[in-house]
Amino acid sequence: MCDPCQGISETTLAIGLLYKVFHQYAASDDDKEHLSKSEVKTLLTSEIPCLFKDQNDAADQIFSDLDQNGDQKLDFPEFMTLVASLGVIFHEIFHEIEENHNENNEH
Ligand SMILES: [Ca+2]
Repeated sequence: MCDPCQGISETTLAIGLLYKVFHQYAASDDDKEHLSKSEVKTLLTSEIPCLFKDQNDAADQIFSDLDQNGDQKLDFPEFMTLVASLGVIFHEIFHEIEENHNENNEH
């Protein structure tokens, strides 16, 4: 069996942290294997305040987009779809930060 904790890599560590975050927020009600809309809002505003603080409508829209089976809760695969989307957004942000940093160091 694969033991992801053997010789832990940064990628394995990142996935483990996402697993931990999902369950940390999913555990605030009786259904500990799914994120309710309220749990998703708390997760987004707490974990990514730079994008989601005071953005209730955005969180509602994201929840509707991600709830692919329409059961009003997100399972772990649906949560990982959110993580992938956020990864794409942060990829752009990190590039802009790098470019600004490089431009500032050239002058
Ligand atoms: Ca839950």
